[in-house]
Order: sequence, then C-alpha cells, then structure tokens
Amino acid sequence: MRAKIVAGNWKMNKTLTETNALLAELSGKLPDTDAEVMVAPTYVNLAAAVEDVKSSTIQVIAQNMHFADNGAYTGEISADMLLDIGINTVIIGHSERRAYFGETDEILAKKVIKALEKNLRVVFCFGEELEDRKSDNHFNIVASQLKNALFNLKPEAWSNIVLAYEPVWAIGTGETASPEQAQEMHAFIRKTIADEYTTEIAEAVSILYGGSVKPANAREIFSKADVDGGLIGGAALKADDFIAIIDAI
Ligand code: G2H
Repeated sequence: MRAKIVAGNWKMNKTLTETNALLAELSGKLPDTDAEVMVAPTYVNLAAAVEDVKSSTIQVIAQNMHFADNGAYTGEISADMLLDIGINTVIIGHSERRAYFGETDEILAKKVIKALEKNLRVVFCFGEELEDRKSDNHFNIVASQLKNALFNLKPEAWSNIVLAYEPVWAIGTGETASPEQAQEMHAFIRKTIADEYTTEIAEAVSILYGGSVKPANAREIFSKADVDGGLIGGAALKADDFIAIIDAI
C-alpha cells in the first residue's frame, strides 16, 4: 500500500504570527485520515512550526535546501540545519525554484543525493511547461527530468522519495490538469520508473499531483488510481480549504 499524502506548500506566505494561527486552526480541525498531512512554511518559521504541531500528526517540511554540508553559501540552508530542528522531509525541484532561481536538473540531482545521504525524505517536483504540452513533448520532458535528477539513485534510495507531478501551466493559474490528464501522466511516470528500476519500486512510490488543486476538484483528482495525493499551494493557505482537501482523499 502506497502512502497517501496531502502536503501544503505555503511558498513565501505567512508571517510567524500567521503561521502560528494557521497551524493552531489546522491542528484543531484535522480530520481522522489515513493520509500523511504535511505543511511547508517558509524557513524563518520552520522551528516555530515544529513546536506548533508537536501534539498533532501534522508534519512540518521544508521548501528547499542546499546541496553542500555547510560553508560560504549566503542565504542558504543545509540538511543538518533542518534535521537539527526536527524536520525530516524536504521539497526539492519545485518549478518556481527551477524558473526563478536557476535550479537545473544537475543542481537538483546534487540536492537529492545530499538529502538522502542525510536521511531526509524528499518530495521531488517536476512537470512540463505549456509549450511542451502543446507540442506534444510533455512525456519526453517528464521522462528526462526524472532521468537527470533521479535515475542515478540506488534502488534502495527510492523508499525515501515521494514524487510530485506539477504541470507548470497549472500552477497558481487556476488551470488544473483534468483528472484524466493527471492519471495519464502518473501512469506514465510509474511505467518509466518500472522500466528503469523494478515494478515493485514503481508501485511503492507515492506520486502526488500539484497545480491548482482546490476543494472543488480534489476528490476527482485523488480518485484516480495512480494519484496518491496532492501538493497544494494557494488552497493550503486557508484552514478550511486545506481541511476540505484532506477530507477528499
Ligand atoms: C503548485 C502548487 C503547490 P498551486 O506549485 O506546489 O501551487 O496549488 O497554488 O497551484
């Protein structure tokens, strides 16, 4: 049985005061669920967020990390810093990191290796842009993103990987992939992993869908066989919306 996961990526939103308030509300309203529930606040609020959810099952995760152990990397955060404040999971490869901060497949491969070496679990994001889909190149792009960043990993490393397929054209745009488009791509991702590794590894990895998931569309997307949950942006910023999405899984 694959893990079902609903993860909220708060991006550059929520002050400390707002973080405390949202986590108090979420903890209080969290429904009984088989799914793992994660939230990714901004760096400066991570330690406080870990405290906030201490008596709840909500996991606090990080939005990014650097691939070096430590050193002269102004503004960056290391795996050890995350581990030391009780963070066990990190998002790597979000399309906004790729687009605005120049993170290439090569950089992302290094980050994934470092995170896994440190025993962090990785939520690895990838997905095609609109032109790729229009030119019917989306499967090739997704396959190359997986190959470049992940297919150097040893088979056993995959137990610490969660995938998040996020078509860039559906991120924060209100535009969502249809449940059929999501299923089609998730099945392709699983087959690509099975071809490179084994069917067992492909069947065991959780693949989340991300891109304008909201209470109104979550249930249908989550009902698809190869969709194991969601990475939620905008709709994770309001407790009631996020709870409704957790309820939909
Ligand atoms: C995709 C998603 C969360 P949103 O970036 O990672 O954001 O749900 O706002 O499209």
